[in-house]
Amino acid sequence: MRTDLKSAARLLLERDDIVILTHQNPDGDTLGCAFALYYALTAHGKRVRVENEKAIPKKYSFMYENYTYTDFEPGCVVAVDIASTSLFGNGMDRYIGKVDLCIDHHKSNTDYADKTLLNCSVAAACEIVYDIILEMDGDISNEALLCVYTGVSTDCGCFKYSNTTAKAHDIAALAIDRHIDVYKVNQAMFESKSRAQLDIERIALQNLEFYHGGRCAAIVVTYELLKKTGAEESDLDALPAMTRQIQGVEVGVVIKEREKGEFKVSMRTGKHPDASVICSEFGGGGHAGAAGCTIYGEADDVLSKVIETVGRYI
Ligand SMILES: [Mn+2]
Repeated sequence: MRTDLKSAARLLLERDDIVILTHQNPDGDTLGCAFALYYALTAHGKRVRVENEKAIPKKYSFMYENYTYTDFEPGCVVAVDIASTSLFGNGMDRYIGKVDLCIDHHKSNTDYADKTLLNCSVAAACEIVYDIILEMDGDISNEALLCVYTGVSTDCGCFKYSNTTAKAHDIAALAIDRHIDVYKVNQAMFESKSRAQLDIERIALQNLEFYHGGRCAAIVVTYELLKKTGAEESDLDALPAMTRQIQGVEVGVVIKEREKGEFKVSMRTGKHPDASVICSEFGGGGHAGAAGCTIYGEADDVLSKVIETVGRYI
């Protein structure tokens, strides 16, 4: 069932022992939502914890410096920036069918939660969380605002992508007004990379191939390659955007083997075609310009299936 901002805020204020779920291979938006809510709700004296399939990448550590993990039986489960239960990740099945509230901005949201607060016109789910916190408290702490800023800036490519809203800029303006160190966030998110990230990008770009007369660019990163370079999964996060930046490319694809035989496909498109429609053919989804899906099989088969499907849309 769909819900509105006021009801979502009321639900969070009424409940205690809140578990917040973030999506697999977590990004700035899902983590920004989770930790902003964590800071806002713990200020109300509630017990809150954030859960993810795997450890959270260190580059986001500035968001959870003041976070303490607490063990308790969930009294309320909240999913943030998660379009479908297939994105909970391995070992998180125990929460399927148990999500009380989902806060999301993906038009492909499958309505898996008891109540869903969905707004597809925002750049980041963090914009919705920002509104919820203002609804609850009439204000937002600097700690929570830093998290919201991180989600907003990462989901709109540091205010460069076509999804950037005026509100995204308003949130950035408030953060700067409050003397929050947004430069530190921007540097960590957009202006620095580890040697492992550079190494895997260098090798991955050598594997880049063009299809459909140069209108599609695709990179396959195998499990062996990930292991060999010692790269973390998140070290590949900048690659999909890089494929789309190439002149003439309408669809950029990165196919990453997360586990043996499990391929996560990340797709980026320009104005056309709609990446979420293409990915929905494989049970995935996302946004018009950025979407994904998971396909099981052999690398060559997965690649040819994706390229053939892309060909029907360009
Ligand atoms: Mn998002």
